[in-house]
Order: sequence, then structure tokens, then C-alpha cells
Amino acid sequence: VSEIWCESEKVVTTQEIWFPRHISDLDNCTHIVTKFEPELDCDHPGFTDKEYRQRRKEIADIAFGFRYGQQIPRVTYADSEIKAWGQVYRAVKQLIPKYACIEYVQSFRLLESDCGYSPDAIPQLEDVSNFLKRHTGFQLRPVSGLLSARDFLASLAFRVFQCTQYVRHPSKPDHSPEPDCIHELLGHVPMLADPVVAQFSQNLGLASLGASDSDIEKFATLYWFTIEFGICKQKGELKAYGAGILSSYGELEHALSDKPEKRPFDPDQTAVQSYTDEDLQPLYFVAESFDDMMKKMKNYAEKIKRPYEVRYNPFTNSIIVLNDR
Ligand code: NLE
Ligand code: FE2
Repeated sequence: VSEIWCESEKVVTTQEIWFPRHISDLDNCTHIVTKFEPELDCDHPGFTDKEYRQRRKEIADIAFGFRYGQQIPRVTYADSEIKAWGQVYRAVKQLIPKYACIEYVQSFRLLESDCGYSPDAIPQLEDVSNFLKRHTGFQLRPVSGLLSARDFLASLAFRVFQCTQYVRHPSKPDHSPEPDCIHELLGHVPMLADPVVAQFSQNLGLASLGASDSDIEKFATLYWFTIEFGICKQKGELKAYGAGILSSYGELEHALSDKPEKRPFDPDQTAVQSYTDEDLQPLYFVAESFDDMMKKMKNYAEKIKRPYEVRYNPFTNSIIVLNDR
């Protein structure tokens, strides 16, 4: 039990909110949101596809069995899965020069030259994780589906990205409402291979540790409109930096067309904006620049009151808590 500041600025005594202190504690940060699971969601293209659901279970079991320190088991992907990957890969690659931010363009090149990215094989999480470790200190750990916002954000504090390993249903390669490994590998990994994005992601994770449920919801919404669906200006043009846009050739053209609404990125407003996670986004927030977005987020995070500060100790992979009362 500790003291925290409540919203009316009075000190209240409340149950301390648990958060991971060491990277191995992420073994306990695996709470899944089941809304998109193919057997539970009747709109899922795999709802009536028994074989697909069986495959999802097989791959989910890898994540359930995973513990910190282990190598991520390799998956032998089926031809149909590789075909879906290749289709998205080729389509996205064609659209990159026109629509993707410079950070993405550069990392993508590096992934092709140094990490074996190609349309012919789905990269293995273990190999990609080792690549990221070398470049930005990020690493992957397998997760069986959509993770709770609190657990997902907490992992970022340790430069760990929880990553799905299954492939979207082959009937709908152009867009998936839920994360899958195509989204992670083509959307998130190139961005996490950029040192500035890596630091930004970790800072967001650190800011989320021990936050109240309502602040977690706001962070998750900000995450959604930036890391997932962010657009920024670069050399006078709009470019996508959000992973949800970059991994979906259906969304790439839509997001940067005149069809959807676009508003200037402002964390206070963006944090309380409701959004749909079922289909193409009707609304995007546009940052003046990538740097401007990060600065605004930093200011926003600093306003959130916590009775302690946290730092990361990279030598021990643990969180240091300062001024804990
Ligand atoms: N819509 C994205 C895609 O098709 O890759 C996934 C978004 C996950 C939040
Ligand atoms: Fe994502």
C-alpha cells in the first residue's frame, strides 16, 4: 500500500499497482484481450475455418510456453502462409517510396540486406530479435494474440516488443484488424530498428509503469494514433510512420488519400479520441514532424503524476524506482 496523487490532487492511500521490475517479470505480463480470437469473433475470416483455428492454437502454444531467456522457437510456415506474406510484402514494398517515412525506408533496406527480409520467406522472430538487439537493443518475445495495453506498454520499458507469430487469414491479406506477424514484421520491426524510435518507445513504456487504469487507457490511445496509425510531415509531404498503416496495403493508400479526416496531433485531445479497431481508420492525427510528435508526447507524459520516478538500468535490465514513499 502506498500513497498516490488522485486526480483532485489530494493524497489518497491506495493499493500500489504492480509493475515488472526486471525483464524476467515480463513472463507475468501476458494478459490477452480475446476480442479478435478467431473462435470467439464471428466476423473473423477464420471463424468458420477449422484448420485455420487449429493452426492458430499450435502457434499460440509457443507463446504460452515461452519464458524469459529462451530462444524463440522457429515456425515452419505453410506455403499458404508464405504466399500471404509475399503478397503483402510485394504490395507494401511498391508503395514505400511514395508513402513511408524516411526512417522506415532506411530500416527496410537494412532488413533486406542484413536480416534476410524477402517476399519468399517469413522471417523467424528469433533472427529478427537478434538483429534488433544489435541495432537498437530491442528484442522480441512471442505473444499469442492481442495483449492488454498495460502489459504491452510495460514490455516497451524493457525494450521488449511482444510479437505475434501467426499469419492473418489468407482470404484477406490487404488488411487485418488484429495484429499478426505480417503486421509486426512489416509494420513495427522497421520502426524499432531506428534508434530514435526505439528510445521513444521505451520512454512511453517507462511512463506507463504503475499508471492508473485511466492513464493507461490514454497512453494506449496515444500509442494507437502514433506508433500504430501515425502520419507525419516530411519535406512538405505526408508520410506514414504508423505500423498499422505500413503493414496494410489496403490502409496505406487510404490513409494518405483525401478520404479520411486528418487533424493536427495534440496529445491532450488525441488521448481521449475514440477509435475503431475493426476496419480502415476514418481519422488520423498528423504530426508536424516525427521530432515534434516525440517532444509533445514527452511533455504529456511529464504531466502525469506518480509518487515516484522510474529509470532503466540497462546493465541489469531492471527498473530503478526513485523517491518511492
Ligand atoms: N491493419 C493492420 C494490418 O493489416 O497489418 C494491423 C493493425 C493491428 C493493430
Ligand atoms: Fe501493432
